[in-house]
Amino acid sequence: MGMKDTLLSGIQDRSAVIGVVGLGYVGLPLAMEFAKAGFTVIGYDISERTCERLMAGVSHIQDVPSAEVAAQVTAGRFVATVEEARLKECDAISIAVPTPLSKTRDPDMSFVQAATEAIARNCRPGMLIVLESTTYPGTTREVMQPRLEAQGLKVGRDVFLAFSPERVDPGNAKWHTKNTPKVVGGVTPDCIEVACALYGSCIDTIVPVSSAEAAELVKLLENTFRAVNIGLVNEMAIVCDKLGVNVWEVIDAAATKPFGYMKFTPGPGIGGHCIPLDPHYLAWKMRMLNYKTRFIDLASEINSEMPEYVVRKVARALNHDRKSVNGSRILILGIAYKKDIDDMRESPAFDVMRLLEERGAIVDYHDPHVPHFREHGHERAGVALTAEVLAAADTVVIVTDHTGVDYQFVVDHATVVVDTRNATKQTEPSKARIVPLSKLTDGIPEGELAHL
Ligand code: SAJ
Repeated sequence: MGMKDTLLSGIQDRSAVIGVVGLGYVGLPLAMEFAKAGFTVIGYDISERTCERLMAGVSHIQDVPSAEVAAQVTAGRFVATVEEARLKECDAISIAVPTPLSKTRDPDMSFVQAATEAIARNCRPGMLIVLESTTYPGTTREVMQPRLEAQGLKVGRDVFLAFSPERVDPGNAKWHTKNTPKVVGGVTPDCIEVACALYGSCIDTIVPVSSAEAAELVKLLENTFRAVNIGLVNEMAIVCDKLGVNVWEVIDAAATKPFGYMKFTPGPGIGGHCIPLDPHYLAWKMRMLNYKTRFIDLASEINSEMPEYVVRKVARALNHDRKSVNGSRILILGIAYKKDIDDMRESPAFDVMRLLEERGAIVDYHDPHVPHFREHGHERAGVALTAEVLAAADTVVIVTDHTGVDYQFVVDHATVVVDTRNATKQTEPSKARIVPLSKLTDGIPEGELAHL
């Protein structure tokens, strides 16, 4: 029986051993799905603490219950290890390691390269390797294939190599690893066939595409689509501000169009580990080919200007009360990068806080999901949302609109609220003057508008 058939048979009867490199928000849920499908799964991670906690049945990923990890460990279906040599035991390996941006906003491929090296040192004929990390088109064929073939293993004959983008949306109650359609592209048709068989063993819908590059681009299109459309509505907020129109009213009315439209909402900028970063992987690759991805660059320009736009609104709101930013007490509401989660990566709240503090403001924050965080090597704690704290603030800025915050309480006790998320849309008129993201005139009589 040839290597491909041997692998297909091992996937079919679950005798194949599956490796998952990187046990984070992508790798751990995937490892659990393979284990639940009946495979023995070897999870390899460079963090000893992560592996120890997983082996003790403790999950560090919000979407994976500890009980599920404990059950798979007890059943002998899942092991977490820092020993890369254990990868030798695997017949198929999925790589789910970070692909951040470097300080110069270029791809940081160090984690993918380290994972590839670990696999190259332990790979053997008949193995399938699948990269899941979001990356620039060409990575699978240009970075991974040569490294594996340097071991004397021909891709498509001795080993199989594919790309399958992760589509994990942490905290999503409806879509998770098993029921989210899985795109799979490979370096050769046999690579595609075995990778589809592997994922088809535990994921409901498989979407094969003809190459690794196509699969790499699918993911980048998905997230560039979001970044560009968020940039569009952010520019619409600026347009509405200049025209004295409420951007939320415009967007909500546009969203009644039953076809040919998809609702996005403006805000103080974009955060997270995907949307602000993924498009830059494509832009970087195209720069190497002397092409300028203008949509990506323009969206990035507008999205990254939004924190400054918000700070100008704050300055104007204070100015109306004859106050300067310098010396004013400002309370930031919500610092996670989006509502109802505790993830702060790339959050625009940090840009808003930094810009205000650079102008001399005294900034506190309140976030029910983020009681404290480490900043420049020391702990920074949030404040309780009390009537006193609200009354003491010269301005309150709603940056992330967590559901659990009582916005009526906020407007009942604050003096001025700069609302970048339309979180106060259902509050009754009260003490606070509300300054929305656009339509500058809201809350200030036309004749009294103070312009910077
Ligand atoms: N944002 C806006 N306006 C919008 C949508 C988002 O300002 O209309 C901001 C958010 O506040 C956040 C940033 O953009 O700061 C990113 O938000 P996101 O909703 O795109 O959330 P992410 O970063 O968690 O994106 C993930 C992505 N999932 C994967 O890459 C697998 C994305 O493709 C999903 O579409 C998104 O989750 C989702 O829909 O939840």
